[in-house]
Amino acid sequence: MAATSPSLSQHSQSSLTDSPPVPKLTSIKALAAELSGLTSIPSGYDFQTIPNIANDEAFSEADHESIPTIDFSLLTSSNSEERSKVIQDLSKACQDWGFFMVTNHGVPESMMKEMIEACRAFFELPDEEKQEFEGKHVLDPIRCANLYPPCPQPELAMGLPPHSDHGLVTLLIQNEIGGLQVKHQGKWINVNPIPNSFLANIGDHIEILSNGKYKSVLHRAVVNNKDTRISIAMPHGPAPDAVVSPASELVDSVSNPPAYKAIKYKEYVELLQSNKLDGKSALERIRLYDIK
Ligand SMILES: O=C(O)CCC(=O)C(=O)O
Repeated sequence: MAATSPSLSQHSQSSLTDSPPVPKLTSIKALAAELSGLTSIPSGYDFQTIPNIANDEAFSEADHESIPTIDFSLLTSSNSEERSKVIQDLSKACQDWGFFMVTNHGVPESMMKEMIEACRAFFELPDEEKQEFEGKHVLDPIRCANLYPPCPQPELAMGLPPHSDHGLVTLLIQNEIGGLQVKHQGKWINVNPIPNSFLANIGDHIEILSNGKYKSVLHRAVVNNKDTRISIAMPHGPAPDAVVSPASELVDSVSNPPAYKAIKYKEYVELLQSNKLDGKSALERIRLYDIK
């Protein structure tokens, strides 16, 4: 999940090489301080200049289009009809959206708030101290934390460029500030955070395993000019040495041949890390043919 295009999240600091020159900033604190004194953003952060992002404006705020919600407690209900209904809802959410909110999950709200606050405290640390914890690898836990400071020209900047996630499922918690957008039927849809919920999304490896039945979905983070947004994205994948391929039960050589090459999870992550965060380009590299 490392961003390699100009963005304003923690991800972006070491990865601005492909874009017009930007001021050399060594930390998110320095970036936040820099932005707070500005009325416009440095030109290198202007996403209108980045191919693939600039022309992708279709956006919908329609109320009826909102991410499905799954009540986790119903999955263990003693009522079999309730269980069966929520399993069908879950399958539909995965197929139609690739994203769903999870409520009644049993994780204490206080713990989720403490995680967000611990994340905030991390970003406030002096640079030297922060570097002790900073991970270099996509799978290092601290890389899951995102901080988006207020931005003077949010309409021109991008917090995190469009991408899908590696792994099976990502769970995301966020403070009460919105900013995540999900690509749904060709449009960017705002995700309005529901308090005390997790946002779950299908990763590339469920797409591979299900031979494209459940697809990973592009998402991005936009910024605003008022509030700091914090999110923690926790990807869940198989063991690093596990080889992931379309499940044999779901393919047949005549009508539904495997649409993806088999690949070790860690090799896929390396493929991802060695390339720009660019849509679903890693998955494209192992796709054997186009699927609907
Ligand atoms: O901040 C967000 O909501 C998005 C985070 C994300 O997509 C990521 O870390 O890969």
